[in-house]
Amino acid sequence: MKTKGFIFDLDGVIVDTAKYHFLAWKNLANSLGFDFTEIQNEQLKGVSRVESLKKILAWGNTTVSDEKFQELMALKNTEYLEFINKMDDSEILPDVPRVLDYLIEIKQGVSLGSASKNARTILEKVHLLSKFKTIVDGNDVSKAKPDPEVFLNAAKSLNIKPEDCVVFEDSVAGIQAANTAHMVSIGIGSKDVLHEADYIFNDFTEISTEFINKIINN
Ligand code: B16
Ligand code: MG
Repeated sequence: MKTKGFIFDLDGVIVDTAKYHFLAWKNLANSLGFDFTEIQNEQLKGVSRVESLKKILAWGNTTVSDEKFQELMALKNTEYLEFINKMDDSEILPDVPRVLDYLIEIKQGVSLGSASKNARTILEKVHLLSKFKTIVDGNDVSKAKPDPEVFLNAAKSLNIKPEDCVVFEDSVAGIQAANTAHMVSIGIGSKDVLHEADYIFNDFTEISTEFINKIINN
């Protein structure tokens, strides 16, 4: 069997941390005197922390000094980490461990490619850190998705050519990043949103070993 690289996004693919980002951003927005909706939160999926705060302040027609901006970023992250610290294995999305274990069993490269600077902490909390051969996260990249930097770095870290990599992603920007990197893009979520992906599944329960074998041998 060939060896390919399988790169997993974190939020929305392995765990649903978007709900915690939402609560922390909403409290921050409310403290500044405006609201923040779930619809707006959707637009922050896969977007870095800095870019998220810029968007939120713009939605609230608010400008702050650079110093205050840094303070708000830290405040949000402190509250977000309070939620993260309560996470455990029960928050892993359905069948993610089955697919990870199968890929490891058949000796494929497994990497994380996430925009989050908290990726390692989250993987530790849900006891999945040891499943990843390499991790590329928000601490390692300077360009956010849809730029392919995060996935290209993940391919490099696995020592596998980008064309031999497969990306699991829940965000449009992430699918675009994978496509730009000439990787196979697999959307996890709705067909209406992720139509640019090469393949789309609602979740990992729909991803069979036959499908994985087919992707590897293609
Ligand atoms: P942090 P992903 C992304 O994770 C989230 O989808 C996005 O909402 C968040 O702003 C970003 O991580 C940065 O997270 O504040 O923890 O550094 O989907 O790329 O795994
Ligand atoms: Mg995501």
